[in-house]
Amino acid sequence: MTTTAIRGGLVITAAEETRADVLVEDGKVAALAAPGSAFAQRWQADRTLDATGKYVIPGGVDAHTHLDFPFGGTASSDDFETGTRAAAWGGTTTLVDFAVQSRGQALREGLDRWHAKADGKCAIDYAFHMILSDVNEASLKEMDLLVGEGVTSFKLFMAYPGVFYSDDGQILRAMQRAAGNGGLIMMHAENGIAIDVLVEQALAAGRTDPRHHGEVRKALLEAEATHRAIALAQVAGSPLYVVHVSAEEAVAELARARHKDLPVFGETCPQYLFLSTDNLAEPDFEGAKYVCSTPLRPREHQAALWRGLRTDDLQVVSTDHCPFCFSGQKELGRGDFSKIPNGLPGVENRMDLLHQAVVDGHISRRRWIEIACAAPARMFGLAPHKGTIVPGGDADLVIYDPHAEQTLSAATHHMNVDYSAYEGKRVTGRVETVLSRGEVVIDRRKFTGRAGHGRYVPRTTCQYLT
Ligand code: DUC
Ligand code: ZN
Ligand code: ZN
Ligand code: ZN
Repeated sequence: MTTTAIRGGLVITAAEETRADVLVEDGKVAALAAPGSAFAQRWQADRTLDATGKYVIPGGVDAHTHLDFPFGGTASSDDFETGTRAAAWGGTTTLVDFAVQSRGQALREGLDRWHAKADGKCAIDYAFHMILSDVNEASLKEMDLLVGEGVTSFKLFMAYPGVFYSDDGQILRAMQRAAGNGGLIMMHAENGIAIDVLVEQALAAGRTDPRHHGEVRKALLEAEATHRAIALAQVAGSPLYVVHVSAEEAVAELARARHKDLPVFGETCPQYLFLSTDNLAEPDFEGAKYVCSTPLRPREHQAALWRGLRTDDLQVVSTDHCPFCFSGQKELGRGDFSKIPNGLPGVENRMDLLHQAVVDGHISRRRWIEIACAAPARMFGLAPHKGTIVPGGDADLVIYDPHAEQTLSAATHHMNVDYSAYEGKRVTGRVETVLSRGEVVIDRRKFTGRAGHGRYVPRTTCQYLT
């Protein structure tokens, strides 16, 4: 049984900020003790980590990643080894990735395939959501089994006709099933049928550049789908979690539903908070680096997202990490923006960018920890082991230096992708040391973890509902 003492830091959770020594035993937090107290002094630590002048925070929980994800004729460039290692570098100690049911496949086949991709490769702990792309009698029944074994959330798509898309009838059926089995429906809310018409018209008119990706995927079509998803969930009596919310009008739909006391939740991502259509318009096809769906919006939308995070109309910030290299992958869409693989890298940058939001005055320190750690853990049934610092909880801990300055860059990041969406951005604050279940996986800016340390974590159902 290894014991560790992290001494002298400011411990920040979603609930409080206290000066405390964090005492770790056998991979769990054993106690928080007043620094210098007799209890803290008596603690026989095999290893002492000095956190003086630093924060001690829970490891981040990124509830939305796509590692080794086949999409747009290629696959995302981070696999479970490189992606989880980059997550650790960025202070994230748990991620929830999306296993995919392909058309004509059983959920089980998709889930087994994702277990095989991840098994033995991960540097940090991980769990799975399930993407449903074939809602039928058999897959509806399988949902119950998956909930029972810890895959308690299911993503449906109102976008991507012919690939992941479900129609309103299929969505309603899946929601009814979730209402019965305790699962949480996650929605990609964009009207994909209408968007595909606009894509075809744009291409026919010669509007082929990356910026047109943003123009055809209209905010109004995100808001319409969000409204429709909320209505379907209300009819089914199921909770709803809307992923990657980017439009002000969609935030308004979530707020309206929440003010009616409906169990409706929302997630946004760093790219919508820090980037905009200005990036999509970058010349020489560089805009392709910023093609994701939902798309980046005009800068004016950001204020509504920050407000939603403050008012709790949005609960979670996850990354939708889905990296594709510019060279050879994003380039598949030269001359046709609809062929650019959708997705941005970011799993390593989330904790730092959200700390920068604290520095910039958008959110408080505790809200930083809430939206990045505690809320995603509770939303997806990982609390109290993950997302907080509590005796008995997993010792997933980060020593964070709030004063260090860094410049985000592909030259220094650890994600397996040839560009950074935040190239050249200066941020204040940096991850110094990371523990995953008591093991030091980043030691003062050196990777000391290993592929295979990370374990699969079965989840309980959404803890916002109990
Ligand atoms: N959006 C993305 O940008 N990438 C992966 C899937 C999705 O919905
Ligand atoms: Zn999506
Ligand atoms: Zn509100
Ligand atoms: Zn996604």
